[in-house]
Amino acid sequence: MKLLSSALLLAAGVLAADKQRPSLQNALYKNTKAPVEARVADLLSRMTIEEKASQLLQGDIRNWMNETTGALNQTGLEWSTRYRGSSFYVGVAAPNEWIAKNIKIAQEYIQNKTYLGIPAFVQTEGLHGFLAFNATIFNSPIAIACAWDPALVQEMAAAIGKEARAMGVNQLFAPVADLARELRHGRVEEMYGEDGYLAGELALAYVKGVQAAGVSAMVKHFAAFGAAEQGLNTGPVHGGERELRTTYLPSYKRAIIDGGALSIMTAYHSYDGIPAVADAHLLTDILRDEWGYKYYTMTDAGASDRLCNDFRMCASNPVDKQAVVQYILPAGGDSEMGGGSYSFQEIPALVSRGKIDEKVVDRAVARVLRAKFELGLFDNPYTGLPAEEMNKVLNAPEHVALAKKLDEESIVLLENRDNLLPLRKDASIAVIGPMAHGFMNYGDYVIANSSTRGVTPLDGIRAAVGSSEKVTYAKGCERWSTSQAGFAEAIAAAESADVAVVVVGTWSRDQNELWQGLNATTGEHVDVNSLDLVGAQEPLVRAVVATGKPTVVVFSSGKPVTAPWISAHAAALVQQFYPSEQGGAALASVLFGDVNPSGKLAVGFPRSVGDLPVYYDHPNSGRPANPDAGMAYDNGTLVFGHQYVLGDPRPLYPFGYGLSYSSFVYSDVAVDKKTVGARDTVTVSVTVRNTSQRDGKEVVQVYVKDVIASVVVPNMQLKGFQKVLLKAGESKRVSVKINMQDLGVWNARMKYVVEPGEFMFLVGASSTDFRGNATVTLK
Ligand SMILES: *[C@@H]1O[C@H](CO)[C@@H](O)[C@H](O)[C@H]1NC(C)=O
Ligand SMILES: *[C@@H]1O[C@H](CO)[C@@H](O)[C@H](O)[C@H]1NC(C)=O
Ligand SMILES: *[C@@H]1O[C@H](CO)[C@@H](O)[C@H](O)[C@H]1NC(C)=O
Ligand SMILES: *[C@@H]1O[C@H](CO)[C@@H](O)[C@H](O)[C@H]1NC(C)=O
Ligand SMILES: *[C@@H]1O[C@H](CO)[C@@H](O)[C@H](O)[C@H]1NC(C)=O
Ligand SMILES: *[C@@H]1O[C@H](CO)[C@@H](O)[C@H](O)[C@H]1NC(C)=O
Ligand SMILES: *[C@@H]1O[C@H](CO)[C@@H](O)[C@H](O)[C@H]1NC(C)=O
Ligand SMILES: *[C@@H]1O[C@H](CO)[C@@H](O)[C@H](O)[C@H]1NC(C)=O
Ligand SMILES: CC(=O)N[C@H]1CO[C@H](CO)[C@@H](O)[C@@H]1O
Repeated sequence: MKLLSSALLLAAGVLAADKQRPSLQNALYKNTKAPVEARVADLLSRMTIEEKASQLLQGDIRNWMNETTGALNQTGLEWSTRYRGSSFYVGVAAPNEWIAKNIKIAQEYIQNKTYLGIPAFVQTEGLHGFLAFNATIFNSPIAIACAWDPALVQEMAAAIGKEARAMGVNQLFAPVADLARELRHGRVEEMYGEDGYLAGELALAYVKGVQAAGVSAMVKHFAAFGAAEQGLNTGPVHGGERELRTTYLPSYKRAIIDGGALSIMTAYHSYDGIPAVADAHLLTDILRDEWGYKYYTMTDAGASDRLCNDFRMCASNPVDKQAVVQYILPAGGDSEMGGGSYSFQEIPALVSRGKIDEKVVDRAVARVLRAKFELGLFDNPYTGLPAEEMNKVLNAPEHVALAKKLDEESIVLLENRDNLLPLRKDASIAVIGPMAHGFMNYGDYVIANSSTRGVTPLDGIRAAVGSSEKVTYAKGCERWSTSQAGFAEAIAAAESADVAVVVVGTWSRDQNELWQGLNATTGEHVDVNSLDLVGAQEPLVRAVVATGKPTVVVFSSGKPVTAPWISAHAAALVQQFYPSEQGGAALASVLFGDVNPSGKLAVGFPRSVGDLPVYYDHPNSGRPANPDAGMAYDNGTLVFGHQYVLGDPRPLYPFGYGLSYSSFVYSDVAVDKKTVGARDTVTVSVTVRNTSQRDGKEVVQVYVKDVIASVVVPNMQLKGFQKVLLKAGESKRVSVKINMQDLGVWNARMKYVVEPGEFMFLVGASSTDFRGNATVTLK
């Protein structure tokens, strides 16, 4: 009875032309027990070319939901479903109830009123929180990476997935597996640091967490995005195939293949002259033929148009849409995001004119459908909860607690002279600086107006000491201004306190403000040619330090700041990359020692922008171990060197660096075998002892040197790490397993080979602080 009535409903709703089509009552693709491949083939065999093209185009909820009133436009819904039915984007600044309701309406419309009933991917952003009002905001990826804790990232992604699913969203544009190897680029904050191994482990953890919550990850930006010429967003990336394979691809592969990610976003840039959106070598030879990837890729917003408008590979104005499709689809790019000309609408015309083989279209559609079946969309198209329940999931107390914990684990202690930190809670404290209060200094990819919601450093410090009289606040200067008009107040505050905490750094903008073009110093399309503090911020720090009061400087930023004077003169220096909504509380935990800092830098800090790049894994023959460094002293004295004449090419704070309130002693580095085969696993172990009076966490890092290789390889590479908690006085044997198979090189014939010879395992507390080593010989 029930079956019959829904079949009738369906028949009543479908388009007139569809009434002539065969009944789908016993269609194999509708059988939830049939194998995915059989369901894909069956469904594909029933689709018209128009329906296929629609599965390769992204729609947008604004096609049927009025953003300012929430009103439904039924015509818009029908149109969007018919022509852009693959997915729809919902990352708009509208009330959650409207969005949830309009997602539900769309998925139900698709089920009730379209002949095939192919549910849509519902998409938004999720880099460090589900992009919706009231959703939990975690700290930015560059911060998260400094926690060196994949398990926490997996928990975070599960929480983000749960919040998204509660609103009916089933696909997130995350994680980012790009590497932060060009620090001028505005999007450094969106990445898990400079190293492919660390970034790969964290991107993998994200995929596992979010997909276990029933939400598809879309790994981006495939591939080698982030190291653009001049640091300018979307600019060309230079490199050859060996660098691509050695340095850039591993983090994507870890997330995509080992994580089983259901989708991939291709990148905006060109690599060695080939745009990533239409790179057959990357998207077909490597991704499909070598890696065996079965799901689909989508272009980034507006990226397909760049083939004509920017890369000049086809006529622009108007964009030659047919050429765009002919570049992308045969190369292995499967679907097109909005934000441009929607060239993929030309697919039916191209097929009917014989300009594109329908088999190429089928291949792309099958990949999209496979991902939809695999996620369970056909069996459960709408996952949203009623408003009341949804509101309990968004910003649930356990998600907020997790945001605080992750933030605490991410904070990096850079300097701590005379053990000024941790601070006593009964001290009187002057909190100073434009990033200390008044707004939340979030990274990009947060919803409109987010900066009004969260715990600022001042709030966090006040709450921690439990009394507001002992804590004074002076802004000192505006972040965007050179005016020193507020300095007198800041100096007076410092002079009348026991200690000053000055919070300065960079700033980004929320999704609405960013694209309005408001001033910022980091974020998507906000690139810099200097990493120095902007405006009056460094003079403010100098003025406070000059009072003679012990001064704790906190960098609240989305990328490394270059301020060697501050490093040398602040009593303590703390790096908090863009925070979570609990940022001020997390900072206070560390400042007062309720939490012992355990973050380690995921990105090296140069002394000056001219030193870039300063990543630790430079190829052999790069940066000398003991350069003849020069120096221009503050007092005017010049000391001439040669690398550089007046500078030092080594990072001021290297990758993996970070202090603790505890001290750790490493001993007895050993390997479980001295002679190995290419398929062996080596266990590297070390004893780490906490020699302090405080419990603390240490990130034990294992780097590998391929002592003699047949080509130029990185001087060393991180291949394993473990974060361990050691109680005061406790000692633990820490073991890290490394597969010899992962220590290969791309040889002169571009074959991956694990070459015989010696491999040295360096164990230590950063990429320059080794506490022991052991060598194995591969026969
Ligand atoms: C949304 O509704 C408002 C008020 O009716 C109207 O002025 C506006 O044009 C609508 N927006 C769109 C995109 O239709
Ligand atoms: C509804 O959508 C249709 C199709 O996109 C569009 O032509 C029409 O202007 C929209 N109506 C309103 C009121 O927004
Ligand atoms: C966010 O939560 C607050 C308080 O719980 C509520 O008043 C507000 O309506 C929510 N905002 C949205 C956009 O759902
Ligand atoms: C779809 O059908 C279900 C019942 O089968 C009904 O409850 C729902 O309102 C319908 N939705 C739309 C948008 O037609
Ligand atoms: C942001 O907040 C301002 C001030 O409360 C308000 O006028 C504006 O509509 C909000 N913007 C969005 C997109 O919600
Ligand atoms: C920067 O943007 C803010 C708004 O967020 C504005 O008040 C301020 O005047 C701007 N400053 C400059 C120098 O552009
Ligand atoms: C300037 O400072 C440097 C480093 O502290 C010191 O070696 C040098 O003597 C100083 N020069 C003068 C003129 O004070
Ligand atoms: C490896 O350990 C030996 C002995 O402890 C030490 O002399 C050597 O400098 C270490 N090598 C490196 C590269 O750290
Ligand atoms: C060997 C060593 O330094 N041990 C120290 C470990 O930490 C405890 C404090 O819990 C000290 O008492 C020990 O001296």
